[in-house]
Amino acid sequence: MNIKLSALGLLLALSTPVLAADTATIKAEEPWARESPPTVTNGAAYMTLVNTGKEADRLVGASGEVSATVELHTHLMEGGVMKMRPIKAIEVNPGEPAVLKPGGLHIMLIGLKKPLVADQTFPLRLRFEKAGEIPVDVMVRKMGPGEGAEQPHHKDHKAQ
Ligand SMILES: [Cu+2]
Repeated sequence: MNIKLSALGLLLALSTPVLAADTATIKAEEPWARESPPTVTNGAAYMTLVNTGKEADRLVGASGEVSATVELHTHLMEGGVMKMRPIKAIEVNPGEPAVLKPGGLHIMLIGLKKPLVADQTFPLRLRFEKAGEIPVDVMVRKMGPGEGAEQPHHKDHKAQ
């Protein structure tokens, strides 16, 4: 077993099933977001999307009441500066989990209606091209020391 496979196995073992439907071919593992200070009006949600089916699928959108706008974003280097860009879709292929994480792909929450509080959850609906709409509960985690809300940083990205 290679490292990638065993890491995935661990991830699958640790996560609780979000969906009751057996037919769903997409699983959203460990959806989480950083807590947001009261002055910050944007947030981001992260998760690992696993395609347990045989066909390629794509995350084409997300929605929720948590913020005025919900967008799919990625980070790009532009002239040596890390920038966020909206994207139309995130590919989720069988055997290739799509990892949404700080500094990379994320679901951007623009115009938070209230601060994200650690240890609470909020619902989001993910929209897939083939799998349709999948509801998830996003767990809000405490920020580590020195971490900002959705800002590029090059330090340790390990989850606590
Ligand atoms: Cu963003």
